[in-house]
Amino acid sequence: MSNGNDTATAEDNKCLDKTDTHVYGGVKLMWTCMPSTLDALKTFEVRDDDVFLVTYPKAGTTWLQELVSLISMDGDIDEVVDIPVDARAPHLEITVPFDRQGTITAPPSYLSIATMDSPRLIKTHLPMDLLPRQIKEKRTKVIYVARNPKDLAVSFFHFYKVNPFLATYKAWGDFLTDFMKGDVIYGKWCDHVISWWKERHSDNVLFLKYEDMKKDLKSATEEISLFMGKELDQSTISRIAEHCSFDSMKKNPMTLKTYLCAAMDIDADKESPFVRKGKVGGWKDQFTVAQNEALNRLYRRWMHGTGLDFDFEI
Ligand code: PPS
Repeated sequence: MSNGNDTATAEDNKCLDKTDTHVYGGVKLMWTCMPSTLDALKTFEVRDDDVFLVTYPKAGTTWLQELVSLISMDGDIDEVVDIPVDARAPHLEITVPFDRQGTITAPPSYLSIATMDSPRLIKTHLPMDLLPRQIKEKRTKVIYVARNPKDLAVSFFHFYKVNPFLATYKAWGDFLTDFMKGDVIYGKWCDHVISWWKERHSDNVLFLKYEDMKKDLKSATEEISLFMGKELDQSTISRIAEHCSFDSMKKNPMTLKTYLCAAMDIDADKESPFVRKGKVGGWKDQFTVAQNEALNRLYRRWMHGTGLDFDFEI
């Protein structure tokens, strides 16, 4: 595989296939999260006014990117309407763009993030231990969104199916088994979520749940705005929530990530992996009774003693 990335190391080049993964710090990752990038991110320079949007994959990242970037523009839709959501809040650990063959054509994303104007919004799925150390040291703002593991697993399975850079699972049951073991990209869902749940009382951390955002997006918008130090009036809050509703995002090519889908050869018109069904409780159409019972047992073990719980239907 050709690799035009100046900073790539021999370790990076061990990936021979576009669906290859590697394990870094005990966590499985796509090869586009290169070891050299992950090494560099430990000492990545964080600014006081950065806001990190942190999620496990398929927890509502795109939704959060759209909400936060619009809030940062005081709800001025004209300021965001022509800008792809990943340009407003770029993905820290990835190297993009790539063509379908997996040829790297640009330097890692963190290098361009380093030169972005402040204030920066930065998206990441990395587990807490792999994030830039300065986030903790400087107590930089982090907005974390968590989603119930059943709907998330179904969403993740669809993502694996359509993403040419992830090995396809033939059967949903096989994916679910790997998800429950944490043998999927970005590792164990419970470790990711619980690490941030423990930080929920820190004043630099806002911990949100996808299901609560679904129940009352206006309240979530207001909560995020206040956390970002923005006092927006009620009509602006309503406008942002309306713009970020599922139906509105489903029509918006900038949030559908049509541009990214095209690069990845995903037919976004058929089914966008980023704004797909957007439901709480959709897992019921996918899980068998036995799979549901198995995940319930594991979920009780994962959550035991944490005080954390999720709505599985609303
Ligand atoms: S990714 O690839 O990790 O960035 O994906 P991510 O954006 O985290 O998750 C995609 C899921 O979020 C749903 N989504 C929404 N739900 C409700 N309302 C809005 N506005 C919204 N926007 C995106 C999206 O549909 C994916 O969930 P599923 O269950 O697959 O539909």
